[in-house]
Amino acid sequence: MPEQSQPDFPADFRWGAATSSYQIEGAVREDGRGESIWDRFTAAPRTVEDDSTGAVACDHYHRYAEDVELMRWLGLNAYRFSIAWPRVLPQGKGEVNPAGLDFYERLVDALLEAGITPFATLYHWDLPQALQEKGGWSNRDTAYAFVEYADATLRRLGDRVAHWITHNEPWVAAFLGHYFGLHAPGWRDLNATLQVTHHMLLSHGLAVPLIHEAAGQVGIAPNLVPGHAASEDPADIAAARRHDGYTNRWFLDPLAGRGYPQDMWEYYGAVVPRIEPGDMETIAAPIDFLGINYYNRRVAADNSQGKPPQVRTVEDAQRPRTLDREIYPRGLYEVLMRLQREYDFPAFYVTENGAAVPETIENETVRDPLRRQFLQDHLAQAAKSISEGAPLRGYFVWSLLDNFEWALGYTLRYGIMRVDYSTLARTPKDSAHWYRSFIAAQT
Ligand code: IFM
Repeated sequence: MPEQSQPDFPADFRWGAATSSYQIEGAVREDGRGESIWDRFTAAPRTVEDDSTGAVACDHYHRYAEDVELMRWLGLNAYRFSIAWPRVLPQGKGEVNPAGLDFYERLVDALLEAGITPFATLYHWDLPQALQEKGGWSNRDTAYAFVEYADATLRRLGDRVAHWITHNEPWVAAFLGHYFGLHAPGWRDLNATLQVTHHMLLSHGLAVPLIHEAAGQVGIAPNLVPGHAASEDPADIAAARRHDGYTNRWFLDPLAGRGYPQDMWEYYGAVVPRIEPGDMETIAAPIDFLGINYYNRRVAADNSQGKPPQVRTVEDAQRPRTLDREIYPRGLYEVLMRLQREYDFPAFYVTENGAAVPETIENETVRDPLRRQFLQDHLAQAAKSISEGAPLRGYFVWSLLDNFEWALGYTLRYGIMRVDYSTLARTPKDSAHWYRSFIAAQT
């Protein structure tokens, strides 16, 4: 049952859950889908903790109807999913694969029939491998290929999907993929990474008018991580500021029409990206909402011996943790209020928020009390920000299903629905029952 102190949300609030194509779909060789950089990356040894891949994942490609029924049972009125570019354009550009679009059409129609508003993300990291062969996002042409892909997708789905997100977490795609080598394509080159960020932002800006022409609303979903200085030491304060520039402002400022942050431009020096005339205006095309993926904060200390951004994360063993991150619900409020104070985006959605936690199974009941508490505490912070004026319009829990957690494979479970990977059966966890009651009490 919902808590007595359950906060109030606006009547038209969007209650959702989020997923992404490579993490849940499987069916990587079906109906003409091309190879993605994640197929290639996971095929190499030792790239993924449990040596797994997304080849089957949750088999959502075949079980989408069952998954929509789970959403209906939850009482969701919105669902955020991503479209696999290599299903639509197997070579990244050129010939469109109608069978790939058929799948998303079936999914969208099932959602609409269930009264669930689709929020479609165009890019959640599964770049067609054919584009990677030509440099991937480090090649400016990829930004134009993205426009071709967006156009083909909008032509098919634009009459039914009214909410679009261009990119999911461009920081992660750029830095984990091209600087730390932990994600596809596994590069380790800061200069290339910054060029990648620029081309991703450029592709976003190029797609915005297309989405508007199709009468859709458009946003982008960066991962935002508040930075707190580990001490009063000016070096730690500067480190927290660098963390903020490197993770948050590098994306927010260009989107808001301010260009890249001057302090980071100077800090990066010789490795800044090449920019062509007009790019910054393109990137600053007005958007309808900002998506916010919030998981944690970073307590930052100076690390002058380290590689850029020369920031060391200070872990506090006293703080509660999920299996992979510190739990800091207030950070969601901090992010929302900061955006409200310092930027001018017209609306916000929390496009991801969730946790991988210890779970036990008792008589077919999946107990995940820490996730339930996590969701409750973050929703309380979301409600507080609304009561203080933040234009927050919806919340999407990450994730609907346990799924392929990138370099961590299936070792972490983020779903509110448990997926048994041997039978692919879905079971609502306690947190799903709780979310369902919470939504019911609001609507
Ligand atoms: O699973 C990821 C998702 O793909 C992007 N945001 C964070 C999630 C949990 O780590």
